[in-house]
Amino acid sequence: MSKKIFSGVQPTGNLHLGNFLGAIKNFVDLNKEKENECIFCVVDLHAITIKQDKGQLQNNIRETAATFIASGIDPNKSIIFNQSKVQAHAEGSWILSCMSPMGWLNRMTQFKEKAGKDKEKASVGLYIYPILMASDILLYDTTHVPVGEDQKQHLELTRDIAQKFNKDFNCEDFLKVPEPLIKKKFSRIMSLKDGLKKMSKSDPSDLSRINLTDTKDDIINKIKKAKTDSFAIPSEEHDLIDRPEAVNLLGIYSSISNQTLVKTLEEFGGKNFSDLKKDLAEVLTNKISPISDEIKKLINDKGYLDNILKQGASKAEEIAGKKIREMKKIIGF
Ligand code: AQP
Repeated sequence: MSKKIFSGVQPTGNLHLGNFLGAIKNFVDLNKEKENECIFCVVDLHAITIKQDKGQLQNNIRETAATFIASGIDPNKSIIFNQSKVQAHAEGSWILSCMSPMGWLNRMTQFKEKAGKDKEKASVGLYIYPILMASDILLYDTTHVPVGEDQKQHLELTRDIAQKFNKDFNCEDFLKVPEPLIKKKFSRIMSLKDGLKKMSKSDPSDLSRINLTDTKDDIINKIKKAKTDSFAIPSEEHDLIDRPEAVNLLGIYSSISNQTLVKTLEEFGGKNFSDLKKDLAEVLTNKISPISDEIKKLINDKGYLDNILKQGASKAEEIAGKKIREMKKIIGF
């Protein structure tokens, strides 16, 4: 059955292995399935919920588009564009904000994590970020949303918002209720320095993540320095309880090698972390280095990237523009 796919990545720099294994790798697979209609968005409106440098933002928008293409997304088959070029996203976000109860937003754990202790100083945009995300998804009649595990709660909110809109305005099935596509295993890649913390772009330590633009030497060095524990690698999954760093490294190895954790434990059970790290660095460099080389090549071709984004925005505008006009009619505008 054909799927309508929508997902986004923020152009906030330092795209990393977590973004790749949790989201972009799935985008590539979905893009390969002939019958799917895929839209991959550089969500620059989401990026400004936290202060961005103007010049850097522009580079990051191109770099995110370059990462999609370098990872294997075919821009002739999928729509690639940046969110701020299609007005319907912001307009839809406002409409949906007006019918979303604050109580629903107050439950969002990502806001709590990102706002930190000083919630009063966080932007209102950061607070309503999940509603903009709902608007992004719902404007395209999306059936499936591939994301990392950290976005599960936001997707549940999107489903609730769609259902509430349909009920409030008595327009059954107008907003399609999308399904999340979250991998059952290895859908949350953790920091290389702390197995309990998500690998993230904004972690001040560059050693905490593998960036998709890292060189071979960077990758080898970061894996060498990755935190482990003092026990040998077990052969059984249940012996990994309370060993988050071991779980993370074995999970990364399994995910990048497209194999189960059981198979990885068969390979490394009884061995030391130095053995795992050596092989992990190798599989990572084999996978990431060609992507990294391609990103660096594409990023120099600004004209090519800008053209892809422009064409993508024009196709996206056609779909989202039609939906927002229908939405406004339903409301009574
Ligand atoms: N560590 C992760 N493991 C698995 N998936 C992840 N994703 C992000 N981090 C991990 C998934 O990547 C997609 C794009 O994410 P994003 O860039 O839009 O925003 P984010 O989730 O806020 O990314 P970061 O790295 O955590 O950024 P900062 O540091 O700014 O907060 C999403 O599908 C996400 O699930």
